[in-house]
Amino acid sequence: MDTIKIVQGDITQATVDAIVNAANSRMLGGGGVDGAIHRAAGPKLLAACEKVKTKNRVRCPVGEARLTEAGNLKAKYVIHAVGPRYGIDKNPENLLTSAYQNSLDLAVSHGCESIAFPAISCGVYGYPPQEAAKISVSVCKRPEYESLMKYFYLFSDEMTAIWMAKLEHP
Ligand code: AR6
Repeated sequence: MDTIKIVQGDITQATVDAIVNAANSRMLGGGGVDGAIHRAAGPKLLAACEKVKTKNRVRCPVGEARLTEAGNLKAKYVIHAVGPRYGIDKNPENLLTSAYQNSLDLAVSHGCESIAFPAISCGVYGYPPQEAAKISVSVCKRPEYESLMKYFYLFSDEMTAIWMAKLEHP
């Protein structure tokens, strides 16, 4: 069975066990999909983020992920993943790969059956979408994540077409 699906739409409406947020290291909200997720989830999500352990104001280093409750979202969990800032962070491929991998590992270790991803780093962080699509699809295809249903939620026609093409012709 195909365990990767592409959806064009708003990730806050996803009915999955875990919604992945394209967060920043402080994990206290922001613009883009982060802002949309916090608005839809309400203040409980921010309160849950505030409880995450910090080191020098960093809750989640680049390339890592942290799991919290999901407030008013339909999901059980929000997984906050921090992707690289393209052109600023070194080894962006490795960091984007590990942001996806750490998110998937958290979902599996918390017993999730489904997970929804946005295009991490492809907004203000400037990652070229063709490259990001290739990385995200290849990590999601790994056999260790076979038991999870993986959804990519993409906003524009263009981004949706890029992910579709990578899924069909990797
Ligand atoms: N559903 C699905 N995709 C969305 C939604 C939505 N509701 N809203 C935006 N997108 P970005 P990044 C798409 O900038 O590049 C924040 O301020 C959007 O069109 O949200 O990882 C954080 O706090 C784009 O394709 O994330 C960080 O500081 C993709 O989601 C920083 O931005 C990701 O764009 C993270 O930047």
